[in-house]
Amino acid sequence: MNYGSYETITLERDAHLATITISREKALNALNGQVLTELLTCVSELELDDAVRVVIITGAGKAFVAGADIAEMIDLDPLAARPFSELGAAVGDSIESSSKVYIAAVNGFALGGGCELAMCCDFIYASAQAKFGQPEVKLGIIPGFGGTQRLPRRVGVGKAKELVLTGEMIRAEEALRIGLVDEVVAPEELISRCRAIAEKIAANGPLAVAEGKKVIHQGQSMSLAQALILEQRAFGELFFTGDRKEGMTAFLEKRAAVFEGR
Ligand code: CO8
Repeated sequence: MNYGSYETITLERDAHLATITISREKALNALNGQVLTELLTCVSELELDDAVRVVIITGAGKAFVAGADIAEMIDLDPLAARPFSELGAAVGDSIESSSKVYIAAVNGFALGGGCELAMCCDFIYASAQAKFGQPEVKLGIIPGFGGTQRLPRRVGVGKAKELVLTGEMIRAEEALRIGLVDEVVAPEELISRCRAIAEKIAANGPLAVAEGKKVIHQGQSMSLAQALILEQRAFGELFFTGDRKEGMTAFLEKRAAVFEGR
């Protein structure tokens, strides 16, 4: 699998695990058009790599992502602001609809577009030093990368309004308490903890993991009755796969399954 070269992100691959590090340390990894475009390309390339099963996204230095790049946004006119938001949406959609599992390893500030990027991922693990917030109203705008929609779905309407309308930051422990974050870990253990979770997921049948992710995600915007039908179809379809046969055979033979993603 050939990957392009990137200037604002780095990509490392190690067996079934890939790590994307957003690397604009001087601007606290703020998302400009180039970062978003490179993220979109990288996620699309990873999607084609059968070896990769789990992707960790983190930030270089003291920030995860301190938001969209304000220095770039200041010159946007209304006609350009919408496509910028749509580019962010394309990144978010590509992560949410990916067959790979994405873990946000939030090492520091996750503000505005940074908090929104984390919410596109399947899991959010945060360093105890991380801080979260949607400070857009302080700039006279609102979240434009899903924050008004994914945040209330995660933490409820009341807490989402508090964050979006006050623009105040919260600490990782508070983010955990309100359900924005899945786990808080010591800063030095963040990546190893994410890798440990990634390895557990990567050891499972990749087609089953991808279906589980897809059905949970798509089911969120359906009625319960429709979503249950979606689940039943996906359950049935997995019985076409070699992985299903391998998983069940391995169980009965009391050995570890070797899944090939077929
Ligand atoms: N954009 C551009 N540059 C930034 C950003 C940003 N979001 N955040 C920090 N920087 C730059 C600073 O300007 C500074 O640059 P320089 O050294 O050249 O002066 C450098 O990073 C270091 O920042 P600070 O000196 O401010 O560092 P502090 O530790 O004092 O403060 C903070 C850290 C609290 C994170 C502070 O930098 C801050 O408040 N940043 C802005 C946070 C913010 O408002 N984020 C929301 C942006 S709007 C948004 O995200 C909209 C999302 C919709 C996008 C739609 C498509 C994706």
